[in-house]
Amino acid sequence: MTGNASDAEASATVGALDELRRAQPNLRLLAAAADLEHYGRDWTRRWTPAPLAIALPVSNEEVQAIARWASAHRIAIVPSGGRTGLSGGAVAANGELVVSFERMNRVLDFNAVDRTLTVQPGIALEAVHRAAAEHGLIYPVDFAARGSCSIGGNISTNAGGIRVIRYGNTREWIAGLKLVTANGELLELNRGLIKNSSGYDLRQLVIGAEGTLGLVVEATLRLTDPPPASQVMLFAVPQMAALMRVFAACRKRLNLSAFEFFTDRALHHVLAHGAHKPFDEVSPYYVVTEFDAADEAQQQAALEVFEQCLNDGLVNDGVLSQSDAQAAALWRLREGITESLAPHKPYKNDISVRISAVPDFLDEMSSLLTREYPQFDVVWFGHIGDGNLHINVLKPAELADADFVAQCERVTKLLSEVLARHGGSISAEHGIGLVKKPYLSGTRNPSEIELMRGVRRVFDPQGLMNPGKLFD
Ligand code: 2HG
Ligand code: ZN
Repeated sequence: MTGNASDAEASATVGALDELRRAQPNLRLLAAAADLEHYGRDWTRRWTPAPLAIALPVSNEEVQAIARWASAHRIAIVPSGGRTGLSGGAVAANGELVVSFERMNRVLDFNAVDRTLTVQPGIALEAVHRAAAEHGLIYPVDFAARGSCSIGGNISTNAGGIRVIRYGNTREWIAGLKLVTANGELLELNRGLIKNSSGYDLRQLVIGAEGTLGLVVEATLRLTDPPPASQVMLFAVPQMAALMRVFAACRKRLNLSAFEFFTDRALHHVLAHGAHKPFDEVSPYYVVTEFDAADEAQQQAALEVFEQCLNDGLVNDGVLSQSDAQAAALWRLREGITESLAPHKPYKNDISVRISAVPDFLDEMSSLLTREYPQFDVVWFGHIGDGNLHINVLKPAELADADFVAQCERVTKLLSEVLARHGGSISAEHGIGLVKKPYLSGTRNPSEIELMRGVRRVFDPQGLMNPGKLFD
């Protein structure tokens, strides 16, 4: 019986796809096995991709037609950008239609007076940086995946990155959005306005919604002036307890644009991946910080901060960049970490607490991880100046994937309890997706989750927009 029912469903779905082909003859649709595999997964690599097909629209009208068709046939949609996500938000493993924005990747407009850039969602972050630079401006959100992630994905996760300490998250830089809703309507949210006190800000609701409220088809991004010349400093830090004291010392004297940390285990992997060793001695912790250094006074202040930290025993050693090439080499030690760990199939945590809670949280977290992961290589790094830590647990080669994930999930449950006690979040910047779903209730209370469910139902009564992601 079940077999017959699902056969009937499958043939109805194939029929529906034919109908879409006939109705939209110019819409590119892919259904070859290699394409289903390629577009059905993201960087998590945990789920077996199994989408129905891949649509590659080129216009808002095509996206609207897809949404109307999906709604009529009750077919789920998974929006897809660069698929660099680390929480499974772009995974299509259940016969969904993947809507890839790969071909909607253009800059549509630059407005010099408003200082905005209007782009399609499939444009890579790096291409946005280049487009802003052509006009002598910057789009300040930045992180290592800049070359392959897309703005649509950045918006859907409210991406953070390495400049949050100065510029904030993606949310701060979105002046307006166009959204195709589940029933195929095109909404213009906030229309690039700076001031708009006219009720609920639906634009902000869509940012970070992981594609559950509709399909972002256009974004108007705010741009700003480039920062003054900067320098990068790397510190070797002898103790965990010194990290936030170094942060306080830097923040007091310098105008910071980044404050990141990593451990000796992270350095080990990034060096094995081709980076250059910064110091002769190994330290348990390292900090990379970038700050304005446009004049001698600012450069002198950096040296004084370093000397002060050295005298106070907060750092053991330091390097100050003297050229762009040196700055890039120092940044590589931090930005190369994710890539260097990828071959070890890491289980990832992306957590945050308030900056003031970092020292106590770090203490508790480190005892938990030492106790629970005695046998695993555990690598910490991240945006400690924002209270955001990345923990990557590396899979021992001999351990089966499922056993490894099960062990890490058990510890993540404990970690989410520690986070709840410290008022933190189970996802700082990667999103909830599929990976963090079981822990959402540690970060959001039941009434909040119920409200989120209600909002989702209003936008998408049939539950077709990225179903199974964020919450069920
Ligand atoms: C970073 O900060 C990214 O480099 C990736 O958010 C973090 O790989 C990770 O866990
Ligand atoms: Zn990060």
